[in-house]
Amino acid sequence: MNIACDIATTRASATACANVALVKYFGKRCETYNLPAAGSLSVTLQPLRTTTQVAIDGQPGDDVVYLGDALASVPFTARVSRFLDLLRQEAGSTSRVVVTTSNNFPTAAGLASSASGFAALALAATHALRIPTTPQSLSAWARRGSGSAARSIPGGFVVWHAGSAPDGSDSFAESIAPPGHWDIALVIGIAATGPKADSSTLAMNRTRDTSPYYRAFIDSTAHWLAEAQQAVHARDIEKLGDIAEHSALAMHAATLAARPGILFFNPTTTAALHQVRQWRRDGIGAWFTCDAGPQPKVLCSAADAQEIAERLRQVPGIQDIITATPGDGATLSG
Ligand code: 2P0
Repeated sequence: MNIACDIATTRASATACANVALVKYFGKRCETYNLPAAGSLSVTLQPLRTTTQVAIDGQPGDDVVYLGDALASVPFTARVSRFLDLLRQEAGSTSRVVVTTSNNFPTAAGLASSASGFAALALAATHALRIPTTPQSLSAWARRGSGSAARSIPGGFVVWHAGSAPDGSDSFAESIAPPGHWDIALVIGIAATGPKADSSTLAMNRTRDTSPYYRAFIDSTAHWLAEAQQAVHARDIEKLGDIAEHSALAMHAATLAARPGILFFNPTTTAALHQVRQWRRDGIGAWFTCDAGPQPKVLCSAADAQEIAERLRQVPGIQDIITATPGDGATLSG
């Protein structure tokens, strides 16, 4: 680990990749600790990356958060401050924190910017505030900022354990295989770049509270999580792809049946999903997943990624393509 921390000024900076879940997390058993109702399995994605610097300047007052080159919005800053409050409490600090964060991909559009963002912030801020961590406790800290951020601390193929402890001490993510274990790719189509209409937390809570399919989605997840882990270990892409499509569709079925229903797909998403199934009928190994946003994401072998990217680019409404491969976990950076 490349450690960059200025002792005198207590600055630290860290970088973390986004992740995509192939067995989805969608539902909290405890919102205070961001504890999931079921476990999930993800791939940490390079090159989708957040880089975050924090500076603890010893001054009282409000935190200052820059997103890219500009001051972040009030809600974004408030969310970051709530997370920093937890760390300040742990460290016994009253200092404000100056945070500068940037993503190399669209923010808040279903590309897991909260995952990479809170993972990078958790690592940089715990370091700057001198909070001792282990890989597991760092994942648990990141989870407090955003559930899926727990999965952006480890690299490669990752399982986030649902856990059962009320304080969440057994709900952390860990790698089940390193990035080099398997040459797969996620080809991501950008079907919209604006912020999404419904936040993940709001969508999860409404789905839990009103969807008749929520319980069925949660109850079936443990089985698919075990099967997906076997598929990763066996490098069985047909099995993993089949589970990924099923988990995504089951999650979206649950959100669609909430009241009012939550529809993350746009017409471009739907067209892409149909195309992926057509490519499979044509003999190409491609399976889709989709998160709390409109971007279609296609799982394939790395050898097929260029072909899939060219095909996905032809789907009407697709604005851009990002090809991601299994990436490293969060690291401190210079
Ligand atoms: C996942 N998603 O497993 C699922 C699938 C979106 C759809 O985790 O409320 O940003 O911060 O815990 O982690 C996105 O939700 O939500 C997410 P919070 P988060 O990747």
